[in-house]
Amino acid sequence: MVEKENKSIDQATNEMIEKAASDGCSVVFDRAESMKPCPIGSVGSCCQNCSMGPCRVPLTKGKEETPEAKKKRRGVCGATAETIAARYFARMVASGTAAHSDHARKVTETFLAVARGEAPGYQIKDEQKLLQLALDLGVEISERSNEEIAIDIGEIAMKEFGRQEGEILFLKRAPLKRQELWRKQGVTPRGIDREVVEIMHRTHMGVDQEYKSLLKQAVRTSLADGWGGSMIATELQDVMFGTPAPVLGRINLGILREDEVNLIIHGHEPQLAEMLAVVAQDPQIVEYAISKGAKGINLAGMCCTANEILMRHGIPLAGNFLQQELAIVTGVLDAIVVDVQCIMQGLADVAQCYHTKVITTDSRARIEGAMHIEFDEHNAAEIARDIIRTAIDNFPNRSGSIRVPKQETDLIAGFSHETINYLMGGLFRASYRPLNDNIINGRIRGVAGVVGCNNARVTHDSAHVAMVKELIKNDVLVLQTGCSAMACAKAGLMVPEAAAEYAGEGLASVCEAIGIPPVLHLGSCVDNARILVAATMMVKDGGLGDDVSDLPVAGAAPEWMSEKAISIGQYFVGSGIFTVFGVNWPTLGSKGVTDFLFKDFEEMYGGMWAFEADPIKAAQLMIEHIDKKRKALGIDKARDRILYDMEARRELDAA
Ligand code: BF8
Repeated sequence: MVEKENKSIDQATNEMIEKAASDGCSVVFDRAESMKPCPIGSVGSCCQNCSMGPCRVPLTKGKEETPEAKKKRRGVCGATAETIAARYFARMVASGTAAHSDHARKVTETFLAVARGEAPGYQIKDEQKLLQLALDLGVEISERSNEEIAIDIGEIAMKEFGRQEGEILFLKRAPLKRQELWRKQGVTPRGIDREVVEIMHRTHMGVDQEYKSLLKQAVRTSLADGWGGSMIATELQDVMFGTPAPVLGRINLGILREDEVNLIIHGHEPQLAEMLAVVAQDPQIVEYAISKGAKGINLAGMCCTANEILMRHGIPLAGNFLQQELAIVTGVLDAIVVDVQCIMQGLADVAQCYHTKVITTDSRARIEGAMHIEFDEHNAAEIARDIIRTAIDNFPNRSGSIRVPKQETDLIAGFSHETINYLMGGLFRASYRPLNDNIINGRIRGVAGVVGCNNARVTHDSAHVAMVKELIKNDVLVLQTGCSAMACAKAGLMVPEAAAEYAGEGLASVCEAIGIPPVLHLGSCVDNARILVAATMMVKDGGLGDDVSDLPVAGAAPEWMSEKAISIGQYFVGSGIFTVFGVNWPTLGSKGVTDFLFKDFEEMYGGMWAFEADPIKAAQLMIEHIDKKRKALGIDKARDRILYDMEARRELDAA
């Protein structure tokens, strides 16, 4: 059975794993015990791209490979270990880009429907951002209504997916030097769909069989994610639902209520979640819940949809990726509503042990055994009402054992790029200048983006929290998204008081002066685009070089599991950011591919990959990189002066 002690650093999670076991219900942690990862596939040495295989080309463990042995490591068609690993990696990037971008396409459809007055209940909430977007995209403003402007923006955004030539429009937001580098390397993406399709073509049997060429297309495609699909999703969501501003929230399974109807929305696209947030407050529907014996309706989020509605409404977060089944295990979850991405099929099985209804809402993401209520933005309020009524009707069906963990933690979220700008510079002189100044004077050593998933192969949340604590202790300001943000929120790192408790002296002094936590929650995984914008703003505000690759910054995903994480990491790297991943690395079966990604990329893009499973060592790699950049900028001395404490000074004097 489950050894609960090592499954998570989070007590609520361990408690629910134990409860699942005593209820005779198997969850992801149990499945990870019985299903060991394939050692050949996990390092990119298994090719399944045609029916002559699957071909496995594993390295012989513990032996230096001879040239003869290397020659023999080939698939039936003759594909080398390099080609096989590069194809595997490129397809991960394509899948991740497709996921973020199909999300963005759906958001764009909703945006156009709102602009055309065909999506009652939604509106354009952030006029300022709409106008900024119009300026960025060259849309005429003059005397036109917001709706007219929004139609033009929506149509331009929609064309980005099917564009066949030219350059993706948001690339123009990047520093000029970076744009030139992309052109020189031949990785400027033309259209989002085109780049994804091209990877699928090139990786088909018998097409591109040169690993450097495959990886070049992987970079191009990932840029179509970060500066394309993900950025479109973030921008249009902000215009429709509001740009996030600091908001107090709560996180962990303890936010579920025994005496209320509990409804969790899980997935990634915020359109339905936004409407559920509105309808759940309707007095009539609350009255209906009371008529069934509940005290009210408790709407909560899970995974990235949760981050979206937390950022804009302060709606509580039930938990991150590995906690999705455990919310059902509490016995008080009346319905879990899912849209797309990161939804475990296991939800349907776990729900069989309890009374929870699993409701799928998107035709692209059906689950056998789940109930389906299709979402349609043209009729969103009605559908949201139907879903909430289904949850309420299920409230009296609770049976079996009930136990809600006590853990719930406060966090401050809502740090959009605009908010950071405002907090740093004030309303009338919003800018990144104070951030840059504090980096230059050494109080802040650098900035790290720590993002990504949970992974059942790693003690839940442990790597995120260990890495982020190490970074802030060393005066590195941390920006977070996705499940990583949730892990650190649960650990209490996202409240202003965390600065005094966990951050180094320099970082703590800046956080205290501004009143921010040392770890900032920027939102969902598509909101990693906000990190690209923040990095660009740091370059543009001056004093830290003239490209993203000059900045003392680094990225990480210490518990990654999804292909989206690989795509995100690749666009960080392609944008000039050193990025380190934990857990495992999907090209270790090929030294050539791995060296190319880890070493040659630095020369080509100014950013490169690294793999380090130990989160503290990984944090130290990030700090080393930050220090290398500080030195290149000539600001390493400033830091030495600032951070010497009295004891260190005395030691120096004595020397
Ligand atoms: O998109 S961090 S497990 S929920 S993939 Fe998924 Fe990973 Fe969580 Fe958000 Ni991102």
